[in-house]
Amino acid sequence: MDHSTGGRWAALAGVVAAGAGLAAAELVAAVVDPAASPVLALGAAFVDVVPPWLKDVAVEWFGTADKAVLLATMGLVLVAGAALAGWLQHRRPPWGGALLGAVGVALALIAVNRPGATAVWAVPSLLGVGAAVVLLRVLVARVPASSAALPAALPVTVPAGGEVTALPGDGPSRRSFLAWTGATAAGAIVALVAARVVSAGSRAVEVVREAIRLPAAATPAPAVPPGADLGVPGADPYISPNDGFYRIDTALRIPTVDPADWSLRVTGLVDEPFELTWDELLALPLTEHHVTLACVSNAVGGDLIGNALWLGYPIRELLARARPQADADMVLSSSVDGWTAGTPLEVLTDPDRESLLAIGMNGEPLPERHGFPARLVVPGLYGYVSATKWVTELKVTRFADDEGYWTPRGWSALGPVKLQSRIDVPRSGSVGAGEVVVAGVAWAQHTGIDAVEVSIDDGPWQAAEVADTVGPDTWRQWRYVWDAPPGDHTITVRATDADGEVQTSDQAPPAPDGATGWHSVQVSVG
Ligand SMILES: Nc1nc2c(c(=O)[nH]1)N[C@H]1C(S)=C(S)[C@@H](COP(=O)(O)O)O[C@H]1N2
Ligand SMILES: [Mo]
Repeated sequence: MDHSTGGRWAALAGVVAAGAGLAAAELVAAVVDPAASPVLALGAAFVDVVPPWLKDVAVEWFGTADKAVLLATMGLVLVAGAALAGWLQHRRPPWGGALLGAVGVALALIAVNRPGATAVWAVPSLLGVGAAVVLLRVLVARVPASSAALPAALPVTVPAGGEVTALPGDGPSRRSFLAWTGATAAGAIVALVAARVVSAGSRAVEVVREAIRLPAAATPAPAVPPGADLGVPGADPYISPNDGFYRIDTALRIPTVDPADWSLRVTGLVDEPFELTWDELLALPLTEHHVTLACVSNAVGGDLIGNALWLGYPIRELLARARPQADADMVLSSSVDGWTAGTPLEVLTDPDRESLLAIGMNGEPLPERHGFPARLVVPGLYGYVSATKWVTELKVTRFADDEGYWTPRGWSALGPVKLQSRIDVPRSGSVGAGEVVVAGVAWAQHTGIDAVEVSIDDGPWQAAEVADTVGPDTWRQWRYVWDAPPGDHTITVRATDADGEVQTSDQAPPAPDGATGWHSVQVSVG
């Protein structure tokens, strides 16, 4: 066989197979979460690791084209690597496929480690690389053999036993190889066009989002006292940055809603149903409020909780304008994607509870993944019964007549947040002997936290220092300095809320209405 010609065909097969895999990955990303694009993740990760001096050189040489140069360089490296994979698969199978596989897994790992990434961000790379490896094997198996190198008639032993004679034309032909490669390339182009079409909507909305200047709050939030954040390394900050804020929803693809097309309808058992547009909402006097949002699925010690400054319009004012009827007791809020939450009407009309139709999160428009352009935020209730993202309707109704998305799926119709506390540091593992800072957060939204205690090895409860807070609707940080003796130890935390209730040790799973129990970590002090 003529290896040099075959090698070139194989390199082409590698480039086409890898390109098709990448196109498939981009299409999956466009559907799942445009931010999960492996190409973007790789580029962003690259930008993060480029040393500042190299960045300066790049900007000096290429000016604002530095990003295009980055993408082109990445492209060249990928093409060279893919060609190598094709050649390897031809000459030393299965190493070509193994090379592609390793690159795909690396891309998946890079993607899930981007800020704000979820495990789902690995999916595009993994599916894409799976496709690439299969295509590589299919195409390389069809690399045409050079006819000059073939004997006139090649005896082939078939497993069935008989001997057949293959004629020269029976080997993989150039025409068949080109047909398969061409079809693969065409499929890749179709996938890329589809990816663009799918993500075009969200890109356009992201541009709109970034151009929005939020109005100042008519009722600003109190300043966060400096003592609210103890700044313990490794512990969650008092305010959770938008990029790292937990995300929970049923949306496979993040809904893209253009504010120009958005409106909120207030309907149902009301005397004055009405519809509110984006411009009308922006013109209303807005309120700012810090609220810690928590997911009912959060296990003891879990991180499905975050604290943000929300900007929005009080839901109670919207309801007052619609005038609910006397027999109503629930508001069913719906999202553009059909998801719903059922919230007690009395919670939403409570003059002492700042429930918001929120448009801002930590000083910027809601990120798309957190409900752009508008969502609900209700202090003291789990997200599944209150925090509807991409909200478009508030239907005033009755618990007897309607239920939210999760209620028929085994979750309670009512979901007040339960008193909880969590140890952030140290994590389970080894720590050095001597002074160890134990720290974390405690929450009982809308009631407030009064005290946090720590117990070492089931010993007596010791008071921890509890940090400042803006009010009862957010979590509070706590810290306890422990003089750790060598050996294996268990650290346990419990909190007491502002009503004097002590956090229960009874262990309950998240379903149907929130986990309970104390959080412990095991450390070996050496
Ligand atoms: N449209 C929509 N809104 C939703 C959900 C959803 O699945 N769809 N999930 C809810 C749940 S269970 C939680 S805990 C919060 C999480 O909000 P976050 O993703 O902004 O942290 O959103 C709520 N709002
Ligand atoms: Mo949730």
